[in-house]
Amino acid sequence: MSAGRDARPLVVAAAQMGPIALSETRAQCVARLLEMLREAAAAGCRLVVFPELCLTTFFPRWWIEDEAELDAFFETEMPGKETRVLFEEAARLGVGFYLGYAELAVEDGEKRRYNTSILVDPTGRIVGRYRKVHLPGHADHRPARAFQHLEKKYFRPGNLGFPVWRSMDANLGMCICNDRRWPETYRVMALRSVEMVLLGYNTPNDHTGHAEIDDLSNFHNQLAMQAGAYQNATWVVGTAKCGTEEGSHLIGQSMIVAPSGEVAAMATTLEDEVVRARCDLDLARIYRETYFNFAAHREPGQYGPITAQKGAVGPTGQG
Ligand code: CDT
Repeated sequence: MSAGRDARPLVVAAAQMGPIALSETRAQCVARLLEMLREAAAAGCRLVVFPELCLTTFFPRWWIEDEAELDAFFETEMPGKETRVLFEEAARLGVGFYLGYAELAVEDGEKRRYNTSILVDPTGRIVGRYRKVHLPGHADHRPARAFQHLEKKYFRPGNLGFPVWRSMDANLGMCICNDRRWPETYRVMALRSVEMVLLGYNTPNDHTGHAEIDDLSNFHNQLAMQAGAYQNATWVVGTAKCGTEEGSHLIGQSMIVAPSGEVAAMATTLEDEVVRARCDLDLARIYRETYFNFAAHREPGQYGPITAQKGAVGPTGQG
């Protein structure tokens, strides 16, 4: 998947994680991340994408009332004392990375929680921060469910928009898990000339209460990322945390998708696994100069409801 002799390659890895047990410490998680970082660097990767909330188990599956218990899943600083080694090793290896974690921030004198990712460049410097915009699940207690999905209780919607950063000679954007299902996520970044969208996810296939949806979890995972990549002329690197985690089953299928919509590489296990691809960033340009030449073909004057409305309204025309 190359645009030809002018190819502008970025070798990237999706560093998938198998399950993280509740008892697993930050240091143990970071040790797993370090091992994959080194494997990716040895395979020539310049950028490694780790999963969403990859320093702890996926705690939003549980109703937690005790504030100290909840706080224990959050980072108050980044890098912190357990994560600093990851930054140092990445800088030593000359590899950038995306890392998803639970962020506890103090804003306007108030404690606020976000589902966050950072982009770290090959010198170990944080160049970008993203806070998950689309929070799935519910905020109320649903004890009848084997697993709840309490992102709406534990996190605020992200307040940083969808920035695109110039780093590693590429236009890089970030989103997190459920964001990948929403076309607006990719389109806002595409309007900022993104060439590669980095994202981590934790996707249970036993959470919706509808078998007909859960059974299609893998298909929808591929569909969302392939459509997002193609319709927005961008590479997409999606990295799962997967396998059976505290009894909940999380899908894998970490993948690297080209601007053509083709899957360039995909994980084959539900364990820690490094998936690598050599991505020609010029492919994004080629699709943007043809089918998806936005300046030539978009008609934003017709798209008003996209930003004016939140929910759907009834039909506006007469039959
Ligand atoms: N982490 C995350 O956003 N997961 C959701 C599953 C929600 S099931 C209620 C996802 O879209 O994959």
